[in-house]
Amino acid sequence: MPHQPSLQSSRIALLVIDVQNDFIPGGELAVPGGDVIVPLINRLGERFKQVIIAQDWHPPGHASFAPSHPGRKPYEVIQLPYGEQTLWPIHCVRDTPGAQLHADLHLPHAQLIIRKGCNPDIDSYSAFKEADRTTTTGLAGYLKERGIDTVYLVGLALDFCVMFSALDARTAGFNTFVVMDACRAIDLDGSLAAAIDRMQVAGVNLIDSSSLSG
Ligand code: VGL
Ligand code: ZN
Repeated sequence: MPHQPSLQSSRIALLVIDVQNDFIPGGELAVPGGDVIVPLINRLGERFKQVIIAQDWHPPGHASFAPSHPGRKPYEVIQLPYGEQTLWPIHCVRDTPGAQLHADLHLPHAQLIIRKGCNPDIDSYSAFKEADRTTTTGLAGYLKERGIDTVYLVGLALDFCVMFSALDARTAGFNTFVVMDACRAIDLDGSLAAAIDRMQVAGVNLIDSSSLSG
């Protein structure tokens, strides 16, 4: 595992993924334990100089919503022009309470909130690249222009948006860490174990917050 410089370094950023009401128990696509990690993310956030927040932000009728496909049910997988798409309950519709960041999330020094999944026809689990694997959100450019070379990811859901963001961060050349105890998973059909495997194979460092120094 690479040496970890101080978290206050301007070359390091914390990426807080999708800590939004719809992914919290009681929400439309609740991730078990999603609320439990919020205080830990707040404490971690204080230790980083650079904090970036990702927000799932879908237009009404989004292609990832099961009701957008007559006869289909949530959690079925369908074929869209860009490949396989898991269908979800309607969630994180832009400008609705479910899409808001969790009220207890406290990251006052975060400088960027990057919204994703805004294209009606394309999903985007990743905060870097949409599911067509071509359209970028601009996040890699933002980080690179600011001299950031190392990212730590936390949030929801570990086996979807955190994993895809971490894989894309790695592909874009960032030293990439996922702070596992500050994430929670949906775990659909073994997706958690598969995600851990994929991240490890890709060279993403999976750590616990207790091993963070600085
Ligand atoms: C997510 C499913 C659909 C996530 C977002 O944040 O992991 N999962 N949209
Ligand atoms: Zn979504």
